[in-house]
Amino acid sequence: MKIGLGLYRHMLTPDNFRFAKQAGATHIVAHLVDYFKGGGGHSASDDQPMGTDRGWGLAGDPTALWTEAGLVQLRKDVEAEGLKLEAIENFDPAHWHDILLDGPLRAKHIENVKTIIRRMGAAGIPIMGYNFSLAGVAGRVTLPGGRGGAPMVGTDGPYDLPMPNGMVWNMVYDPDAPAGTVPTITHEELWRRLTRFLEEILPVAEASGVQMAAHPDDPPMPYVRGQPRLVYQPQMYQRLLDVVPSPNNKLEFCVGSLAEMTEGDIYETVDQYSRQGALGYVHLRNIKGKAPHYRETFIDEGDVDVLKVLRILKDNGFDGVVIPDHAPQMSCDAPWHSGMAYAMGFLKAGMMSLGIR
Ligand SMILES: [Mn+2]
Repeated sequence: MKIGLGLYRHMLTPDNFRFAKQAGATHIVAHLVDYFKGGGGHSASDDQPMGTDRGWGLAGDPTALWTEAGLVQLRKDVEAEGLKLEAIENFDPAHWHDILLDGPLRAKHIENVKTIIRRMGAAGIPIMGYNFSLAGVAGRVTLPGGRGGAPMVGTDGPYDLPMPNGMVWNMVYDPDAPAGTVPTITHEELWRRLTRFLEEILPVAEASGVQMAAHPDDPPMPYVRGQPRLVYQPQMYQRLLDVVPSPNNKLEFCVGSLAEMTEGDIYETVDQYSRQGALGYVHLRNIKGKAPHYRETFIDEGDVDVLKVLRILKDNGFDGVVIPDHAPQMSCDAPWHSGMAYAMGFLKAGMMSLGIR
């Protein structure tokens, strides 16, 4: 098992690669989507995007797919600091919105995703993390009351404001879309869209040597913004694996989101999926409470015994990368970095105590 660090697009710099290495990481997970474009996602901070009713910000350029040369350069930049590039996390809504929405550009967007997967394979990047969701990571708020006064991300009840046209995955892909809202679909229709997507993409992923790793819903509620969610209870992950069986159909296994779910036992869930070898990589963070009322906490507090999770992963032979995912910001001049360094130090000590080097 290895420690990694996830970095947002604007943070993919040699300094941050060195920071990761200094904090015990051997791997990087890179976000290439600029969640902060147009100012919707956040201000100057490095913290996870939060957004407004208009989402995080503007999606990217629909005509500019990530190039093979760009992906190779990123891998080389990471390797130049003695690390490995394990995964890219999240597609740009500009490149695949009509797969999620089953819109008129769907066929083109399937080709986009196939092209991206082929280029990742050619560039030597083993995992593509994705989140098959219409509303995306929406409805979270920042709440007071964290340890030492740290602000905490969480949810404070359901978030059902309908999603405006031109928006999907909590980003705006068409600022000029006509007024109105995206029609609600059923859970079964969402599963139909996912199944079609996997049937078309997984053969390309297999041929390219790239694992497709699915994140569960964050926040895990049956509906967000009036749109159904795919994996908002632990057992729904099994359906995702079984609906299109493939050695490249994997999970971006988010222990925090899974522990926020109202059903299941987090340790049984970790055991069930790691035992199958279904984990692409792991988001390991702690939380307090259950959806729709939970908080993201520091890694050593909260409801999850993170050391127990590490032990189950080890016992089941998981040899992939674990990243802290999110961490509360700490009161100093580098609030995001100190939060991450604290979490990585905890993970490192946990792994050492289990004899993992
Ligand atoms: Mn996560």
